[in-house]
Amino acid sequence: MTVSKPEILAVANVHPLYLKALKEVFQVHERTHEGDPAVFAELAPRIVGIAAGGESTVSRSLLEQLPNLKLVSVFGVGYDGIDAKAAVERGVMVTHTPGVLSDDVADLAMGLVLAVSRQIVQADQHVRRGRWPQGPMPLGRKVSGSRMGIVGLGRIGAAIARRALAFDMSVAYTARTEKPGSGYQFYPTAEQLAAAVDFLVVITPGGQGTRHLINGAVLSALGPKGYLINVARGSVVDELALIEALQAGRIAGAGLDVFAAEPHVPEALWGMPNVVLTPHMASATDQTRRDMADLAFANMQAGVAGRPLLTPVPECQL
Ligand code: NAP
Ligand code: 8YV
Repeated sequence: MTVSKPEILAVANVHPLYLKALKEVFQVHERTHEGDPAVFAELAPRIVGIAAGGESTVSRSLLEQLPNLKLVSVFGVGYDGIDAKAAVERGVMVTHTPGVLSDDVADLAMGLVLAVSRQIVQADQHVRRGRWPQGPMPLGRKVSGSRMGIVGLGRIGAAIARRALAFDMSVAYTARTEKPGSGYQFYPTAEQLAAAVDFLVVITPGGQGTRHLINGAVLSALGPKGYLINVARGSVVDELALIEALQAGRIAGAGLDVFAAEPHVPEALWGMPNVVLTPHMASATDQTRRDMADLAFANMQAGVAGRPLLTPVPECQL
């Protein structure tokens, strides 16, 4: 007798390691919701889990089509594209992968700090294009001993702060709530923080609560010697205001891992020598992607079996 596997829907091109683990235990329907509505309607009542990525969208309307859905397991810590409120209303749990990627994201944030201020990408081109014999690179900006401002002192923000301290930087931050035990200077707004630092690193969740938190006024406060680093979500920064500030020299430069309309990056940014662009890869190391896949898979198994979840999102914690 063949035992049928529980059926799940992958709403995105989920990471191959996560997909491989899922396929051993579940029947995985890959992006079937984007295809023939009649085929999906026939399948929908059998779907018990959704596998998603950190940038995936799971809307209220999709949730409403899945009467027997138990959980959405996100491969990533950010879940701003998942309608968690609608999920909770329907008794559907949402899980994510906090903690296991904090070191990598903090490492890349520091990498962008160094890359923009020390012109590492430009310097590489200087050598490769044979320009060194014609003269030296323009001078860079010293990082050690400078002032770091962190927008969002959560798991990753705290990991960035620890790295900044190793560079003898002062650390200040803003968040929704002050962290009196942290020992770092708190500023109630991003604008006040920006005015007090050399590097403004953004690492909040995305979504409506943080949309355009970094606007033209914040960038003006950061000033012509200040650098913006965004490893959070593209929505947190007003991208047009950022481009204007860079074009006008109102900030010194930017290091960006995330963008408003990924994978599309405004062409205005491509040619700017004081900007370093990476393709949303802050957690993209072999080790961390394995840990994320293990955790996302373990959550899916637990949720489908009705066992306690390992890492539910705050909205789903009792
Ligand atoms: P976390 O522990 O929940 O920390 C989030 C921090 O943001 C908290 O300190 C929170 O303040 C603060 N915050 C939330 N809303 C805010 C607002 N309106 N104004 C100011 N601060 C606000 O999350 P995490 O694990 O550090 O991850 C943070 C985010 O990083 C994720 O949600 C994701 O979007 C992004 N991320 C990006 C990548 C990448 O590949 N680039 C990888 C991983 C994560 P309170 O402490 O006061 O609540
Ligand atoms: C991943 C992320 O690139 O964890 C997050 O919130 O943005 C990144 O770690 C993403 O989740 C992969 O889908």
